Amino acid sequence: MKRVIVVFPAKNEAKTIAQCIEIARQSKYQPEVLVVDGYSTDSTRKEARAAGAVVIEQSAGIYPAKGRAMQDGIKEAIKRKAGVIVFLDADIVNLTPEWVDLLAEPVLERACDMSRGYYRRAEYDGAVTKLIAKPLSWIFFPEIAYINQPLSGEICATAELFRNVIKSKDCPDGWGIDIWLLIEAAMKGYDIKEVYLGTKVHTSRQDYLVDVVRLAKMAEQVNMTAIKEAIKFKRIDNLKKVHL
Ligand SMILES: Nc1nc2c(ncn2[C@@H]2O[C@H](COP(=O)(O)OP(=O)(O)O)[C@@H](O)[C@H]2O)c(=O)[nH]1
Ligand SMILES: [Mg+2]
Repeated sequence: MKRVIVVFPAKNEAKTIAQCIEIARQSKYQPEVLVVDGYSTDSTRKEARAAGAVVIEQSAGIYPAKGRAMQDGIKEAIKRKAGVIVFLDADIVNLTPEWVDLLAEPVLERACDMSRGYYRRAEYDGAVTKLIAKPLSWIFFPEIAYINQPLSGEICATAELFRNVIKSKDCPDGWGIDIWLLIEAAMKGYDIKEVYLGTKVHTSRQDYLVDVVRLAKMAEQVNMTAIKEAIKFKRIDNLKKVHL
C-alpha cells in the first residue's frame, strides 16, 4: 500500500490545528501529518507539534503564500516517501477521519489521479468560487466545468502527479495555487474526480462575513491566475465568443 501523508498549510490556526491533526491521524490509512507553517504569530507550531505533526516553515516569509506552502509540503512529503498526498485546510471545525479516507481511497485504488472534496455550502460562503473561478473556467477551460468547487482546499493526488505539475516555473505562491493545480492537472490529461464531503464549517468564513473586502486579494489572484493560464494554453481568444 502506498504511504499516505496529510499536509496542512497553516497560518495562525492555533484554535483549530491540533484537533484537525488528531482527526486526520485517525484515518484508516494511518497517515503521517505534516504542517507547513506560514510564519504564524500565534501558537500554531507548538500546538501542531504537540498533536503529533511534523512541522516545517514555508520557504519564504511572504503572504499570501498558500501556494508556496503547498509546493514546500509536496517536496517534504516526497522526501518522506509519500505515495499519495492529501491536502486539508487547517481551519476546519467539523473535520472527520472519513474525509481523509474518502479523498485517499480513489487515488490509492487508481480510480482517479486526483480527488477533490466538494461540499454543500452556505449561501454566503465560496464567493470567489461562485463569482470568479467558476465563470472563468466556463469561458477558458470547459474541460473543468464539471468541477463544483475548483478552489477546494481538500484535495488528494499521487505524489507523482504533484511532482510533475509543480515543476512548472509559473506555479503560484499565493491564492492562485488551487485553480492553477486544477487547470494544470486537467490539461496534462490526469483523471480528476470530485468526492462529496458533506458540509464544511471553517473559521475563515467568519472573517469574510465581517467584510467581504477581506477576500479581495484572493479574488485578484485567482482571477489573474485563470487569465494567465488562458494565455498560456492559448484560450484567451475564447473571450471573442462571449456576448456582453
Ligand atoms: N503556510 C501558509 N498557510 C496559509 C497561508 N495563507 C493561508 N494559509 C492556510 O491555507 C488554508 C486555507 O486558508 P483559509 O484562510 O481558510 O482560506 P479559505 O477557506 O479558502 O477562504 C488554511 O489552513 C490557512 O491557514 C500562508 O500564507 N502560508
Ligand atoms: Mg478556510
